Amino acid sequence: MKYFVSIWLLVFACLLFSCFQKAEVRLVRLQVEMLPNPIGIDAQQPRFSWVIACEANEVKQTGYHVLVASSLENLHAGIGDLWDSGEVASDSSAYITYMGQPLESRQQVFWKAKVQTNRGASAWSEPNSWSMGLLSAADWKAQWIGHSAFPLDKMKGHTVVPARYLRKEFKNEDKDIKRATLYIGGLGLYELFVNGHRIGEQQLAPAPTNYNKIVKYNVFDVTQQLTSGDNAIGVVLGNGRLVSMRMPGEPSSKDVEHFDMPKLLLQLEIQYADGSSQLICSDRTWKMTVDGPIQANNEFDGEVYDANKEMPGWDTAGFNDAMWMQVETMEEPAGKLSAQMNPNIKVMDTLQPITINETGEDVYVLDMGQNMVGWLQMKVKGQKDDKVTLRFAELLNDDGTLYTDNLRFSEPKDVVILKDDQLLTWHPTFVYHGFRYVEVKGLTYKPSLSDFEGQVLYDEMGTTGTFESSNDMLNKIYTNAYWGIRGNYRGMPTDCPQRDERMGWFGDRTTGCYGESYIFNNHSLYAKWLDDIEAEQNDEGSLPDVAPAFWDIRSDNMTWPGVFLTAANMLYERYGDVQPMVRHYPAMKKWLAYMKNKYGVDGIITKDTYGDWCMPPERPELIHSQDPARITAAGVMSTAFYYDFCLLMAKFAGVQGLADDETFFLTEADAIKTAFNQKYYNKEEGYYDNNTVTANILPLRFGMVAKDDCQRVFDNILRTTVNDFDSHISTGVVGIQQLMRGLTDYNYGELALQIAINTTYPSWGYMVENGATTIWELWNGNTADPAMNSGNHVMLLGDFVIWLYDYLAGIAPAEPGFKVVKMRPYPIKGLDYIQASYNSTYGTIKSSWVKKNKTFDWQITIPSNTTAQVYVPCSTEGMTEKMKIKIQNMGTRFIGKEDQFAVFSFPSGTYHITVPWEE
Ligand code: RAM
Repeated sequence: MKYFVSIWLLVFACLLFSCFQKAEVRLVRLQVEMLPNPIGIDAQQPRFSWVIACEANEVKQTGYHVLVASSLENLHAGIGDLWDSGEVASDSSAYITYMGQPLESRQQVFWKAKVQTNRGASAWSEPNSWSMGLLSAADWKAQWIGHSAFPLDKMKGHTVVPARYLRKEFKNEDKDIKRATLYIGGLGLYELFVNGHRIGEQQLAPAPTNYNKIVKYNVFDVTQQLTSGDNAIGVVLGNGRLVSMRMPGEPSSKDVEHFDMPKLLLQLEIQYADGSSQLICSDRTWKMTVDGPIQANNEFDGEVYDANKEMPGWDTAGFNDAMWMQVETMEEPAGKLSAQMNPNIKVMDTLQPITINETGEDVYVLDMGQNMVGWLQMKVKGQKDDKVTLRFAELLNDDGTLYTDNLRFSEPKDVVILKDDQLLTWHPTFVYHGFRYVEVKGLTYKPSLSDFEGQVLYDEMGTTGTFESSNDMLNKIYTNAYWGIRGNYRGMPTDCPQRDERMGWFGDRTTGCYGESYIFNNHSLYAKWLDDIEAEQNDEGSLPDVAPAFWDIRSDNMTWPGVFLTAANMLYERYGDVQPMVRHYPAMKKWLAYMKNKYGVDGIITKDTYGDWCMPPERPELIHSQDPARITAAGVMSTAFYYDFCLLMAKFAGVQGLADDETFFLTEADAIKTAFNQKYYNKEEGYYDNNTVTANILPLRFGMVAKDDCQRVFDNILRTTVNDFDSHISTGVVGIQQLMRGLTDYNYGELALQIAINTTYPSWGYMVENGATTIWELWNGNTADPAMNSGNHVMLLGDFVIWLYDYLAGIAPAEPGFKVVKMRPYPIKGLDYIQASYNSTYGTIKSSWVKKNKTFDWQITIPSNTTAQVYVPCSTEGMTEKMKIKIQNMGTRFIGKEDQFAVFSFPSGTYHITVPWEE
């Protein structure tokens, strides 16, 4: 009896425990403006975010409390002297806006948060901090310095400008330092040293901007690097994009904007513990030389480093700079100075070469095994004045030498001149290259592989996604996309990293940016780029095709500048950040009005420039197709895009509560749809215009096709793809943005898979088959005219990455920022398993499925403080009552049936779902 009672007591206790189950709730990943512990924030109302970590399922935040204090002591004592949010009943855990005392320049701020959840409360988080930048122009006491004079012949064509070395000594008082903060605007690029220590891990900083519009400064805490007594600051200035890489003179694809000679703005503020302070500013008292080791640095042409010119101790106190020149004050850049809130570039990865071949006397060619972006670090030995030359290429000729035809007028070459017979470890400072192969010349011995290291450079951002499938080719294409995307992040998204271009081309990213956001946390990069884009809008409203506008190209079309809207929407949908959309809304509206007024004729937008750029041509040597049957009409693309943008604007207006605008854009969209269908739809045949896949897929995916006609339009897409293109891709940059999802929407996911992994032309699989380790610019990149065949261009990815994550794995936002996750996998024929994860604003979402023993076996993880709409695919028997109950018993709610799916609402947690499966 006693035994019986205690069992019941145990059962009762367990039940009680599971109802009120408490689990440890912790706050992790605390961020201010998407950065952990940032210094140099110039948002007056920064926003806080955190992630809730909890082992238990079904975790919901019910309230938060944020404390913001002016000192760590206050914070520890629980005094939010700057802001005490109080207990706020809310489930928001991202972008909580600071509502406290006005924040001042330089202010160091400390904060912590705690939350209430249905699983109990968290403790206060670890303290986090940030500091404000210099908020007003008056805070800057420093002057822009440098030297404007430079022999003019070196400023023609390929500019050759040596790095500027600037130095300043100062006396630090013999007092305890509370904090020493260094603010630096170093244009084009800077490298900073204090007392011989290199400050920070950033490379190629600051982020590139149109210096006539925007200038970024970086901030460092250098308290640890200062000593009492004599101190020295040393700054090396490279050209970056401030000095044009190509001025008029020699032939080049296009001249590049020239702003000025390198210049520095630097302010070191030392606060002593006794309340006093000292200010060290860039001014006329600084000294400078151009006779240091970096004798030339040009992003297109590489760097020349003469070790004989090294100046040991130049960045420490006591160096004799008597021979150095006095700096000049330089003209202040016209651009507005603001704190850089997107991460700098860093060495993010390293690679060892896989082979080394001797291709001539003392000429060696390294194969990095991967088309990569960054530079080569080498350890070399020789005699004084030996010249070691590195040349870079993406491909080899048949004889094993470098193939450089596709680099156009770019001549990537690093040259090092040795100063003695000691081992020198070297990499360039102010240039980067896109390459797989490196030719090494000038060594008198055969180097070994371990003498070299490829250092992969891109913006310091987390890798947020993982994806693996049962198909090796699909995995390889994914890996190529991964390398291509990260290789083209350079403080702006570039088109390519190797030839004489490397520009922030808009159209390459219109849809790709959504896919990229699964793999990388590109939030602040794109937020910055949207500012760059808006800065280039002219008074009439026109947007260019490239931003920052190092090339001035303004062709007024819909498809390219449209990224201004889609990237803002991406930041809203993928990260839940409403700010970019709100900030740029007026400029977007102005642009659309301008386009309509100038190019709108009876509801059709007539202007287009690039067409369905890079669609697969009919002959292998062509760059662009000449066959009218393959070419999609200008008006089809620009009008369909305009329609889609009107819907986006209506959505943006709705989010902001701008009811009149919302109505306007919806009405406009309706009118456009009618005009478009009237002009382009062939009712008899069920296709648009000349029946290209692009002409059909855009209206179909944008929702412009009447319901009853959708299937017919799709059937035409299918027919063209299967019959005319033998189940291969037929679209260029525009059509490919919708193709993979479009086919899958109509139950042709299997065809989409085939299209991707085909090893015959044209396909991503064809690229792989032909040795690609990134994504090519052209479907026929191996046979077309080298004038346009970059081996590392991401624009042809279209919606491929979105399709992998959103469709195949089933990880998509149902509500902005993945607050509600939509998990709808497509277990298409030909794939046995998918394993994917995505580290969202709220934590990691996982989806792994496998088809085995006639079941579809699915493991999912939904982060705390989110819920998910889970679409369980049903094949054979459909969703039986028994299976439904089993899934409901996991704490879920059945919502209904949708196509081939049974839809449930899931709370957060990890779940294992098994349903019968037969194909
Ligand atoms: C090429 C660029 C870019 C593309 C434009 C239209 O030169 O590389 O990728 O967007 O042309």
